[in-house]
Amino acid sequence: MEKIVILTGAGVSAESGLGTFRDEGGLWSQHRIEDVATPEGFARDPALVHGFYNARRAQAAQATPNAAHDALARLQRIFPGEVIVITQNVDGLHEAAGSQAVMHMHGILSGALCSNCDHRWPAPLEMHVAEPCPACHAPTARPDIVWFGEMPYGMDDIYDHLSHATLFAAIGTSGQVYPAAAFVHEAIAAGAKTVELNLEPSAVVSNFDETHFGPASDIVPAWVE
Ligand code: BJW
Repeated sequence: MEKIVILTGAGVSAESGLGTFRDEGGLWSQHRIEDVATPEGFARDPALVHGFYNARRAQAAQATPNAAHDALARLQRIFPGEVIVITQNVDGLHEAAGSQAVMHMHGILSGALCSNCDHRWPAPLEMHVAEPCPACHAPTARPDIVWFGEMPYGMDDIYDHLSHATLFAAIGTSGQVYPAAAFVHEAIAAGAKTVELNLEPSAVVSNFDETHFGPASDIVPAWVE
């Protein structure tokens, strides 16, 4: 059976009005990674980190899927084989477009995580992450986001999917953050064809058999058709 494994990044949501990280004017030009996207930063100043993510949650609540999210959801519906969507994005827009069983390897803005007992629970985007933890009752709620130095979610399942992929597509990701940037190597080892769709060549573009460059809302629907 044909099995398409798709990895998406911030570029897929750029045209929904959500800023990317490393493009000009992106989130990492406005905030220090060490302060807002590491467990050490959260331990130093939880209020700063909650503030950063509450602003992101408010933005995500206003965002709607674009033609790239729609095309990937359509691909999942019409493709006779299997289509797995692994996203680094935390905005939930793939599900909003109708994609099924999306793997959120870097967590989700609409979730909270207890830094005391690791319990995870839903946290509506419109509200701030509430304390205390519903399981252990400690005042230790944090955004359910995978920060630098932490293990992304679902890695065993992701590597299993990659090892059976017949086609691997990386869409809207700069190829600068690991382990996601190395998924293409796993797919190649499995004998998959590899395709990059991005605004500009990523840091790992030389690994791809086929490339399409342009805005995701143009190139993804064209690739799916
Ligand atoms: C468009 C477009 C349009 C624009 N249309 N396209 C040294 C060497 C190697 C690795 C390491 C190292 N030192 C440390 C590490 C590990 C570290 C890492 O990778 N660091 C690098 C920076 C060097 N990684 C980790 O710590 C990860 N954990 C880990 O490795 O655990 C150990 C492990 C070992 C082995 C196996 C498994 C695990 C955790 C990484 C957590 C990343 N977290 C973040 C923030 C949280 C989420 C949030 O707040 O939203 O996740 S960082 C940020 O980067 C975010 C993203 O998901 C992630 C990837 O970014 P993405 O999506 O690629 O966005 P951009 O902005 O980089 O690129 C956008 C792209 O879109 C560009 O290419 C544009 O051209 C394009 N684009 N507009 C189409 N309209």
